[in-house]
Amino acid sequence: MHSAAPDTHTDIHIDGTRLWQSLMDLARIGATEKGGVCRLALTDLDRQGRDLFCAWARDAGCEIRVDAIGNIFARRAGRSDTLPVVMTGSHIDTQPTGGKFDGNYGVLAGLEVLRTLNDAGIQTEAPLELVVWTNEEGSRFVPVMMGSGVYAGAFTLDHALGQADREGVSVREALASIGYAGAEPVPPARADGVAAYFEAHIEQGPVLENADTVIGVVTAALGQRWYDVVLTGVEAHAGPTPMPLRHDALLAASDVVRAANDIALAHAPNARATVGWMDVFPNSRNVIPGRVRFTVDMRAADDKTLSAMDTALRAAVAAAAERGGVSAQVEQVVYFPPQPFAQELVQSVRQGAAALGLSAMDVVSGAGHDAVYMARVAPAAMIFVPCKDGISHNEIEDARPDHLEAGCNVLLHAMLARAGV
Ligand code: HGY
Ligand code: MN
Ligand code: MN
Ligand code: MN
Repeated sequence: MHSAAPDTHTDIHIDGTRLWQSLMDLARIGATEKGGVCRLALTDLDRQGRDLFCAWARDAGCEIRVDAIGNIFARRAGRSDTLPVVMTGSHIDTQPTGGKFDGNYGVLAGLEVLRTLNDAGIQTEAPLELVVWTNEEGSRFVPVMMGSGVYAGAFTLDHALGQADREGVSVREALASIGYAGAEPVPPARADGVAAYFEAHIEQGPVLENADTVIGVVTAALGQRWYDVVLTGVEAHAGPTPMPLRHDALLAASDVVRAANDIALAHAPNARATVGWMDVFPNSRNVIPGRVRFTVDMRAADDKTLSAMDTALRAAVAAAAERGGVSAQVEQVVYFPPQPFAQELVQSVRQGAAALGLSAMDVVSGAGHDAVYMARVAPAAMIFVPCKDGISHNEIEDARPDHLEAGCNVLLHAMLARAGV
């Protein structure tokens, strides 16, 4: 990894108007009534977003490669092109009720850095790569952060390709149907390696805005465990069936929902637990629910807590099943431990913010990001900027153009400090 070149380019600034326009142009693909974006992974809307990105990246002089899980790499040659690459990226797939900025900002901030270097006629010593990672959100297909997870060897390509959505469409089929099943091997067979990975992202929480601070220097990200739970009782008539004789799967599920919340509260302030999806069968107003399927998303700042929460959740499910006279299945579908980021790169982010005279503070990311898996194979760090009222994974997600511009300038300077000019 190159030693950090002195950051002598604080006089170069990105074009905030062009960045904002790119964000608005991309947000048109999958735009929703309420001003958000619904661009689920590997749908035709995702294809349209990918195609637009590739066209922009080619216009910026990049060479495009796509790997076998659909990650897109836009490469800008360096003077010494065999040096380890300095990488940035994020995702353009969104939640069903997603916003314009989650993921999209990190991809387009990276593009803005390349465009700015083109305008300034600067070729860096090391090559640069801008990445669009496949299925970061984990909403349509599990696991979350799928493309970066395969790239970093967290799970196999075959495992990822074999995952299916709730309609039974596999990642393999969906990837082929949008034409992004690439030829590049993944994990990569790259000889050169990655010198540094930076990811710019909105905070998706209230900390920066409440502290009236522009730059979040992300020191780590919470670990996560995701579960699929199935509780099976007996469908029966809501009228003639006496209360003590019921095997009500939804009643048992409600015990688990409350218990998950209590488990997180018991590990305050950093633990999290969310039941975000639930399917009640047969979902008829005068039938006692016979089967309930639901998800549990648990997070914590240290692995010991995360495993204590796992034990507590499984005990809560068993107790609810016993009490409700129902059977229970619990499958863990995602696990990654809390991930600290690389100190020397975190320092580059701090230095970039200071050199640009921007307010900055250390934060821990409650959200998972592709940088979490990239941190397993390269020094990685993240740059956060505030989002309005700390709201994300919501169509009203919003961010200030000047904050997005500031974060992109910090990204530019952190990358130049690593890539050498
Ligand atoms: O769930 C997460 O942390 C991210 O939005 N995929
Ligand atoms: Mn994101
Ligand atoms: Mn997200
Ligand atoms: Mn994320």
